[in-house]
This record gives sequence, C-alpha cells and structure tokens, in this order.
Amino acid sequence: ELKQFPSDFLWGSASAAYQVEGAWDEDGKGVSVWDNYVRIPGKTFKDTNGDVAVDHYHRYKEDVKLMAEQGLKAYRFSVAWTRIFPNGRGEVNQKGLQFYVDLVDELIAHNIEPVLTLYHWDIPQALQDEYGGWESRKIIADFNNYAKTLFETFRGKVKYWVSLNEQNIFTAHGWLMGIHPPDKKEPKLFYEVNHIANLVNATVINTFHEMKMDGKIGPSFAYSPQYALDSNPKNILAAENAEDALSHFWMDVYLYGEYPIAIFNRLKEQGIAPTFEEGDAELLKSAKPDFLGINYYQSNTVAWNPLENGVGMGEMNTTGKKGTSGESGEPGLYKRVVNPHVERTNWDWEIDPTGIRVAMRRITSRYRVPILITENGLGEYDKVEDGKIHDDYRIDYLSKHVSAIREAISDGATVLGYCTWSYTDLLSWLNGYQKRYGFVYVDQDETMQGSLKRIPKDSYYWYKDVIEKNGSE
Ligand code: BGP
Repeated sequence: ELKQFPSDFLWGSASAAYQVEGAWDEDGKGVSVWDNYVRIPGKTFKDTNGDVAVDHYHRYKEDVKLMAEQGLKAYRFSVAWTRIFPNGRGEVNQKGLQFYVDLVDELIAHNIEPVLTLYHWDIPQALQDEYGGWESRKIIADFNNYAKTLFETFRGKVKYWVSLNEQNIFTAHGWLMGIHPPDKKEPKLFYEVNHIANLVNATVINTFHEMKMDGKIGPSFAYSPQYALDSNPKNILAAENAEDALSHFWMDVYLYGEYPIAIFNRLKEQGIAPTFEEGDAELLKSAKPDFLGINYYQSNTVAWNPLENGVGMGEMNTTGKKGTSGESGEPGLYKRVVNPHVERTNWDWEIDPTGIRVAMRRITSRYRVPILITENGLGEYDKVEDGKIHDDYRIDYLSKHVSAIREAISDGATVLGYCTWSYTDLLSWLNGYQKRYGFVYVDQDETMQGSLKRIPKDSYYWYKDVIEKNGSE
C-alpha cells in the first residue's frame, strides 16, 4: 500500500554559491579556483562564467519572496568559503559572512528551512597556491576552522548541513578527467585527494557532533545506481564492479569507514591505492553522518569491458546535442552503454524515475540511513512564449520522480526531504546558461547580457500544488 509523505517532509529546492550569486569580487570576497578556471579560454561552454551569474547576491530577497509564494519548505544553498575567509583562513570577512546571515534570516522569516552546504566546489585559490588545496592534508585544519565558524554563527538557526557536495564528482572531474580545476589527469593523485576529502568529511562531522549542534549533518553523494545491460553473467559482474568502484567506494567510507575490499585490493596491485596514515582508519570509522544526501539524476547501465582494448575515460556531452557523449569505462571492470529502455535528455542524461526508487532501496538495505534528496532535476532548453514557460517536460520528469520517492518510502526508506535542482535557472558549470533546471526562469543568454528578470515557469505552479497537497495526487 502507498504511504503518505511524512507531514514534516521538506519540499525543497537547491542551488550553489558559484552558480547563482555573482558579485564575484564584492565586499571583500577572495578568489576561488572557479573564478580563475572560467577565465581559461575553452574550458566552459562558450567561456561563460559566474561573475554575475543570476545576481542572487543582490536579489536574494526577491528570490526568497518567490520561494515563499510557492510555499517552499526548504532551500538548499552553499556558502562560498572565499566570502568568509578570502584567503582560506585568518580573519573573518564580516561583510561576506553577513550576506549568509541575512539570507538565513530571510528564509527563516518566511518559514523556509535553510539547508546549508559547506562546500560546493569553490575552494579559495590561495589554498590551491599555498599547498595544492585538496592535495594536502593541511586542508583538514583549514576546512575544519571554516566549518566551525559557520557552525558557531548559525547554531540554532540552521538545522540541516551538507558537508561536501558530490565528492565523487569534484575529485573525478578535477584529478582524473581534467574537466574541473585543477584540471589534472593523475589517477594516483586522484585517490590521494579523495582520501583527504574523506578525512575532511569525517573531521567536520565529528566537530559538528562534538559541538552538540542542534541539527543534522551529512555529505551529498551523486548516486547513479548501476544496472547490467542484460543477464549475461559477465555483464552482471560488470555492474557489481561499477557499483563498487563508482558508488560503494564513497558511500561505504561515509557509512562504514571502509573502502570496498575488491576495488581497494585492485588499486593496491596497481600501486595507486590511497595512503593510510596512523589514525586515518579510526577517524573514518568514528564519524557517523546523520543522513546521506543523495543527488540523483540518472541511472547508469554497464557491460563487461575487456582489459585489452578496453574503453577508458570518455568525453562528457557538453554540447547539448543528443548523442555526443563518448564511450567511457574502466578496462577490466565495466564500460558504460546506452540503456535501450530509457529516454535521454539533449545532454544524454538518462531519464529514469524508477532509478531513484532503486537508489533508495539499495541505500536503505545496505546502510539503514535516513536519506535527504539534495538534488534531482531536468536540464533542458526552455523557451519563453508570450511571457510564459511551458516546461511540461520538466513537470513530467519531476512528478514521476516524486511518485517513485513515495514508492520508496512505502518500501521502507526514510526520506527527510526532496530538493529539486534548481530553484532559479543558474550557471551549469560546463554548459553555460542554456542548460536550465529552475522553477524560475532567469533571462540570461550565452552572451551573459540578459536582464536577469525572474519568471516563474509552469513547473513552479505545479510544485506549489504538490507542496500544498503534501505530495498526494
Ligand atoms: C551536480 C552538481 C550541481 C549541478 C548539477 C547539474 O553534479 O552538484 O552543481 O551543476 O549537477 O549538472 P550540470 O550543470 O552539469 O547539468
């Protein structure tokens, strides 16, 4: 039988600092690695950047007002480290901190629960220059100090905290695929960096609990459940490999404090396993997240990938032309294949609402941890017609995912809330402003010369109705 959504279910929506704020050098803000990366020609779609983004820094009151009118229960946003500590540590930049104090107050005044992400990829350039940022264990103390400052500031006000956003993506894109700063392709370094990020995650979770914060904290993981192409035992094994290498390699560390054994042993044989120093194992085991944040966009289907002539790291579709993603995989483990049973977006992201139910089932069975869906949404081209945006394709995508979440709750998953990606349209890291996700359209084009005017889309009104009915049809 279908259960109801809990009465305190957080119907939310999300954003990230660099993608919405703009004001990249205002009020004492320091420079982040992204402020610089976007200035290297050819790195982002038509060299778009977040200098102005959708100007949320100056228009947050207007944005919160729209949220309130929609009845939104939660808003997930991230803090730009460089606004608080322009160089990563030292004196607090009060003006920068004040922006978030004002934003949080504004949200609370409108009965919207703030969900604060500590890190959504914009590390201070100063720390990158000083010690290689995530490449050095020195970041553990600096990150912990930054987090503590926010814990102290928002004690009693912010109840939901996300430690790291998509550690699996920012490490892989930054050190394996070379498509995010610092733009490297070094597998050994990738595993070290990722291990250091695990230590940072564990440290701030422990700090949060030691400070007896009144609230919950957890990481947000980009989870794509892995499917086998068919029942060929080799493809079944490939799916197991992919789930271990692409999912358990992070989630097991978050929840059990251990890497999955088969993959770790394989890395050891290859000489690229992360270095365990004294105390690491204990630290990883000691930190218990209060929930697991899940960013779900799509499932992933795989087949066997031979060691000889196998497929390696592929190209992502950053063109918005269907069918332009390259093949990708890990020789000896798996290769990604097209799932013939699901539709794809113009950026080749597979549309699979059942996958979010599978995701929550797998997580619940393996970890018994509450889930907060911190991102889910459809990136598409939108068109304004007579001042309106008829994004029925987005409504279709979101409503099917809402139904699947309800089914997962009925299966026994504990789901605290659902934050769609994204609230307003915003900058897609590599795809510019034309790949839109928002409930609220923002007039911004490739030339970054738009008026930045906000227009609620049809999906905005659809979600308003969902919230009013607490998710029942
Ligand atoms: C997630 C990120 C978000 C957002 C989203 C959509 O990985 O956490 O910041 O960008 O993906 O991705 P894209 O903009 O590439 O379509």
